[in-house]
Amino acid sequence: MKLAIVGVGQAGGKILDNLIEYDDTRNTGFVGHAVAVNSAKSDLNGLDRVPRENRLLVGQSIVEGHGTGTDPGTGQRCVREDIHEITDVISRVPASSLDAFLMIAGLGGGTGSGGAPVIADRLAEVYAEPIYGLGILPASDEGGIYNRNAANSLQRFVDATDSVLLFDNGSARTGGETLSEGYAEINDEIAARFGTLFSAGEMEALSGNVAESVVDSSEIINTLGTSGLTTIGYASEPIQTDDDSGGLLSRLLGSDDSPEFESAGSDPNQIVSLVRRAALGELTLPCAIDSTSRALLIVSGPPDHLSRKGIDKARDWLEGETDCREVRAGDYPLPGEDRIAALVALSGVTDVPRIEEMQSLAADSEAAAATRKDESEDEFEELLEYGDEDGEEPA
Ligand SMILES: Nc1nc2c(ncn2[C@@H]2O[C@H](COP(=O)(O)OP(=O)(O)OP(=O)(O)O)[C@@H](O)[C@H]2O)c(=O)[nH]1
Ligand SMILES: [Mg+2]
Repeated sequence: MKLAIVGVGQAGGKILDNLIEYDDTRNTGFVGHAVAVNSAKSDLNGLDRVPRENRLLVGQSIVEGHGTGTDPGTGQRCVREDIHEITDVISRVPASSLDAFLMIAGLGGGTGSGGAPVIADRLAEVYAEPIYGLGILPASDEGGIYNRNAANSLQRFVDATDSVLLFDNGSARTGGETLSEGYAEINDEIAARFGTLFSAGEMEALSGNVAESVVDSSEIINTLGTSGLTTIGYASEPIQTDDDSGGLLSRLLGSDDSPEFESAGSDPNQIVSLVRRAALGELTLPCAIDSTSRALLIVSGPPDHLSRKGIDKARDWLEGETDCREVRAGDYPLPGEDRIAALVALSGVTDVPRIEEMQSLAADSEAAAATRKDESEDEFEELLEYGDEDGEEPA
């Protein structure tokens, strides 16, 4: 599907950069327009792929190009100050050529967390196309402020969009030594997952290969729905090479005594086990999958490895596990790929332990902040009340 993507704040901009790279290297064409919005000048300069003329420094009269320092209220004001310029740049690509808008933001910070819902609200007033959010949740150990920002921002983001797709930084496993190496790896992972989802509906990507049952934009849009949260499961593995049972040899020799012959990688059970792995173990936001309202399954890989039987079987399995009637499924042929991959989008999920944890960390952090405020007010009063105790009047 064709998207106008707006990356807000540091995480939003960097992830947008990675999605453009994913799109460019595969020539898929799902990025119809790319705009980066930030209150920090150095973050915008650090981007590689977002066109210069689409990078917007906002809130200069408020923070002078230095970012908000993790304050969503300031992020909101920075974006509001320049909202007309932002919508002008977004509207440079006509909405008639787009299927939807996507706002990306790290929900734990200030600019993206406070600003992205403001932009989504404004776009919803102007455009009929769906507006989606891609929200990055802080890892739970990032601390009270990040979790509090994310809990508050998520609510606003959900209200302002048709669906918020979530990625939990805490669920990502990385081998990066430093934080920025870690983020680089996580961002590649994010681009692979969401890039697969959004490019699946782009016919350009098929370069002449007609899939048996291609997923199109309307199926993605129907799965994401018009409110709630979406999590993405993804698993891939190298295609199985023919074993020594003579499969390759018999194909080379052109012997065709088995018309039902399927190359080893198209084993229906391989697809089912990949889908199980994607849905049960590798979600961008872990959840109870039986709380899903709508699901979409996309199996990608070389065309001759996309077994219809396997996809049907995997779809039946997913229908049983998610306990929902709306399960869509299709294939996404990628000629030349040496891996087969399963992507599962679960939408309208309601049983999400990480969000409950985030809300309780947010409440603790709010209570602690209130106590600190009371204590410091008391201390300040005591400071001014010097002398009272021994009966002297302050001078
Ligand atoms: N996945 C991922 N998360 C990031 C990245 N950079 C920051 N984050 C996360 O995003 C949150 C902080 O948001 P930022 O995007 O840095 O903040 P901002 O929107 O620039 O807002 P300011 O507070 O004004 O700087 C934290 O929870 C980080 O863990 C990144 O490159 N990738
Ligand atoms: Mg920043």
